[in-house]
Amino acid sequence: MSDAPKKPVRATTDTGAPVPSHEISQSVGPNGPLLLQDFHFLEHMAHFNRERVPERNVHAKGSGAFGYLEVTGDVSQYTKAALFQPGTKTDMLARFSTVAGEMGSPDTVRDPRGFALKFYTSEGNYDLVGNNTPVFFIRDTMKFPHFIRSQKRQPDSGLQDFEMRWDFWTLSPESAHQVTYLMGDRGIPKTFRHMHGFGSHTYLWVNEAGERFWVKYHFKTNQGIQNLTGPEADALAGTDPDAHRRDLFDSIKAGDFPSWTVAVQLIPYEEGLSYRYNIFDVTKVVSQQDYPLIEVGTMVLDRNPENHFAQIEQAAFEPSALVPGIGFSPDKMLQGRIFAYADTHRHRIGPNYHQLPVNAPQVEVASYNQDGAMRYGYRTNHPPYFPNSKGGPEVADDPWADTTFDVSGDIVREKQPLSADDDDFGQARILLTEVMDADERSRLVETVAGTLAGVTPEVRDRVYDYWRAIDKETGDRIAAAS
Ligand code: HDE
Repeated sequence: MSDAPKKPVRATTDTGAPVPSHEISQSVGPNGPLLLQDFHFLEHMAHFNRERVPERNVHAKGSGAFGYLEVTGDVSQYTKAALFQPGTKTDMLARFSTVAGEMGSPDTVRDPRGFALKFYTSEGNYDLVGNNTPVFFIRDTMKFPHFIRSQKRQPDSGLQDFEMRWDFWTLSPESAHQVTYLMGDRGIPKTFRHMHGFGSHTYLWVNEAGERFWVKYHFKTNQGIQNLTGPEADALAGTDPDAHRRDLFDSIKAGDFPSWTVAVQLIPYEEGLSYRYNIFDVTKVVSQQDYPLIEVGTMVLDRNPENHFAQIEQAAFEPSALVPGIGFSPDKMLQGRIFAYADTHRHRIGPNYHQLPVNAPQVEVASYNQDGAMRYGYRTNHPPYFPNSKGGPEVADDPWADTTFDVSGDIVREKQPLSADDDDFGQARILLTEVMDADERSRLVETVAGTLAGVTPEVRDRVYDYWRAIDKETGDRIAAAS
């Protein structure tokens, strides 16, 4: 530990009284039973029993660091958000994670990586909770708990298995793009520093004049993309399950600060509504030939946590943390996430999780929310109700009044329509046959075949057909190799 106190300080209980002993409990005679009056022992043991909070039900294994975003470009004509104005420097926190594994699981598994960012802006916290891939496995939030259960463990054996995964994926063809990504080389990054990040969804930006643009965020690693092969990753999982956490912490400690170039694709509001793909479908990317990247600035991570539990485990990221100038879109996945994250934090950390230093905005909070478990912050001389004539916080205007998008239609329960020239496999095919080269495709065939050993013939046949639908030759090769 870097900050071990140099001079011993007198140990106290949590009430601040001197501790009688850290090693010997109070008993009746040296060999006798323990006493209920040993208040220090009771506090010590009772607190230990409560040291863990529930782990995240997904993205449980994660590592993070603090840093800053510095805006070097000029996107002020697209958004009025203070953090993206030219020259602005904003403190931030990043947490990188795997998805399916538990808190102690190896860092080097084949899985998407979470890329969760919290910007402590002058207008309140802005959280961008993305992944290291630009797309996702499903396009309707309703399927998310089912999808995650298929990635987790069998109810009887408690084992993860590819039967559940392939069963779900092949019955959910919208997963093809993300699964192709996952089975390719980028499915296992070499470190957290050597991967890109994406906001994944399409969001809305609004400028001072009230003009709207759809936006997609890209974080390009300045360390370069590097990946692990399956065998390299397997070996590391055995010898150093925390390899990615170690790499991030040690790099920053050594002054080798990882950075990402932040860029956006901007799609004028009306154009976005009639683009050839549905830009509100998170299984799709928007072509960079159609909408090239516009550089915003640089994100640098230059400060390690001082306490992993307080600052990383208790960090609470939520897509609902927006700032003026930024809005949601009709993406059904994003819409569901607006609810899910803050809800899980209230359960996992407690209703006052925003008061923890790592989650607290770096602006004055003047909310009428009050009380609840573990509340310690409060405003003085502040009436607990509104309207009031006692000088309580006021709303001067609505800075989100122009952050809207048009919707119309009957209330339905219908699948999101795909555009005419689109299916579930088209973008997966482009990734597999045009972006990946022949060597990477061969490694993908080997990787997929390697997952099929314990999979039943019925599901296997569906796996071959799933890949044939992406690319006939690749599907045939997987069938031949497994
Ligand atoms: Fe998450 N996701 N997610 N997710 N997600 C969580 O929130 C959820 C999705 C992502 O480092 C949970 O705090 C739903 C897409 C990251 O703390 C939970 C849906 C993307 C992290 C949750 C999605 C993500 C999470 C678990 C379907 C990329 C880790 C604990 C719409 C764009 C954040 C928690 C961190 C974590 C729900 C889909 C990224 C349960 C319902 C798409 C990086 O609330």
